[in-house]
Amino acid sequence: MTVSAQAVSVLCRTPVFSVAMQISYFHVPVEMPQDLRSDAAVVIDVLRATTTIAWSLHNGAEAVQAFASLDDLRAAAAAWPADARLLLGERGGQMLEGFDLGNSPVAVTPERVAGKRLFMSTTNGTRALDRVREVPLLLTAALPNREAVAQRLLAKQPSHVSIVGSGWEGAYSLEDSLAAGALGHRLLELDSTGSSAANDELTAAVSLWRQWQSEPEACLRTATHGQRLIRLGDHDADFRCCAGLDQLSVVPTQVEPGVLRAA
Ligand code: 3SL
Repeated sequence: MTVSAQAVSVLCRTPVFSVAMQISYFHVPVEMPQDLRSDAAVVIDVLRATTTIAWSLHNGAEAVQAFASLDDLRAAAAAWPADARLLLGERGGQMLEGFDLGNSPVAVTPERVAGKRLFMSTTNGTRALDRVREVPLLLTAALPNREAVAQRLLAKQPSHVSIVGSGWEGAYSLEDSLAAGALGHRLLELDSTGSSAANDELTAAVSLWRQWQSEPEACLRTATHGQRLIRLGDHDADFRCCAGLDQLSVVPTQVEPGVLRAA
């Protein structure tokens, strides 16, 4: 079940006082300067990890624990009660052998995930999360929870937020930039006097969003990773889900290293 965009906005709204938030966007984690002191980071992997994380937590998962390494995932999962865990993930878009679920946001139904800890590893998204796990406030965003994340950032008032795309194996990805632009656009719209773009990548991403905002699903299908998913088989439901804007009020938040909850 989704809630209306208007309801998401009302549910998440917090009065905005004096925010002077600098917003940067990095296409991939390695582009983040080592000495950059961000007090908040938002990781994006539109196709499909951060969309799946948002839907999992919305549908009642106890937490999502993200791993860059499959060996680390298997060791941590083995220490968790079997009836309270699910292994979820992919490599190259394909579900992993011995796992319970792949990385489809439409598969994480309440019936499957409610009350469960999801041990998750994906090609790019969970690696991106791992790279920024030291940032004090770490959130994940996708198009369905874009408004909720924007409202949360304005409520928390970080002085500098890094939006970090996951990309594909170190390279730029169109769909992450689309969602970074959607988030940046909304932050600048909500707080036009206080927040500002701190790099050209953010300004370019906002322009990208302006170009595609009336047809985000077409943008996801045009992206090279969208094309890869199409080649792998029917992903129509995933595309629809990943392109759905402002449907969820959930804000996945790191509560301990690698562990995200709907905090
Ligand atoms: O790269 C990732 O982390 C995944 O989200 C890719 S996929 O869409 O599941 O193939």
